[in-house]
Amino acid sequence: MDIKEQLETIESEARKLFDSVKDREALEKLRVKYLGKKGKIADIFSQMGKVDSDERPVIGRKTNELKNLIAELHQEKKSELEELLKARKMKREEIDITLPGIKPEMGYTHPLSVIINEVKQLFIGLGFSIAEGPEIESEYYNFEALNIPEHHPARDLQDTLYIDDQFLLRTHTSPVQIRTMEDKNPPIRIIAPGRVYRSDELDASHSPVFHQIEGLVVDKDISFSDLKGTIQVFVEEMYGADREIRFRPSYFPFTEPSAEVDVSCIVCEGKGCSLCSGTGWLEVMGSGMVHPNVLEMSGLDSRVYSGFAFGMGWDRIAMLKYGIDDIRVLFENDLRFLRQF
Ligand code: 2U9
Repeated sequence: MDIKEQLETIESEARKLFDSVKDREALEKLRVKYLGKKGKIADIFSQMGKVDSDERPVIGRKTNELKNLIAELHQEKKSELEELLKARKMKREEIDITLPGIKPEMGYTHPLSVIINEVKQLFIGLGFSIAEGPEIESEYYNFEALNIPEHHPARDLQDTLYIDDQFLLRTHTSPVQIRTMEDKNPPIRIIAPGRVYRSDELDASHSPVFHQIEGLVVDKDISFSDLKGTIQVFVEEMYGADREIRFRPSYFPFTEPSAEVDVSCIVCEGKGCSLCSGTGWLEVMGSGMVHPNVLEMSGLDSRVYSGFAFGMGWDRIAMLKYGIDDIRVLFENDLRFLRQF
């Protein structure tokens, strides 16, 4: 086959092959086959020595024209394949607006937060403010200022988590009330919700970390009937208006007189069941008139001012209201539990 015929064959074959190629890899192979260093065009140029010298310029021009034509065929096909790929990708990414949406999962309010939000609203409605304080406390604020004597069992290493010989993790939120009395003049009306610590083994009813809500009212002429009225409103709102309430004499170093507050059992309504251990009553909080020593130590004249205080287990309220029988679920953040709120 002379060189002109070779050029014609290459052209018609290349047109067919470039036309039918379907993917980028095959296209690249074709480019190498025709335009590569050892490709068909290079082969023609290598034969140029054998061509008559008067024909050489014509053949040279024709070979260059064929080379440019094949380069064009390659470029056209390349763009065509790229467009095709783009279109396929677009098709894959197409959004079908008729499909049902994927609903993002909402967060849940932790049961302890549900309770505290309710309690806060209730006390804010009664004119109280919310007070907070540090969880690491000194012995003075946690015990001494609360009239808890040096050898009281609560101060024992077995009950309290000490950080060193001076600081500890607060065992109740009462230091918040002491700090408030030091900083502000009466009238004082606060609740102090917060995390507290005791040296307890973790089991279904004990946790070394738990929560309390305490309250304090100090003013001139505050009496035990103010305490009873406030607690009555709280218990009726939290546990239901038809609950019966009783105040049982008790003892706390920081209040005198002191009383524990029971409500008629929310399950058996007083008949006796396993929740109330057959007594018909549930103990829900402790309370009392602030001990004069406590007022004096915080700089308040106990002949002018009096006050009442109360304290309750925040976790216990959640457990009673939601029928939770294991305190640990309140701290584990298991979604199967949290999803229920
Ligand atoms: C000041 C003065 C008095 C807070 C009080 C209780 C009674 C009480 C416990 C109930 C169960 C805590 O969660 S619990 O373990 N609390 O019984 N707390 S009176 O008395 C105070 C606090 C601060 C300055």
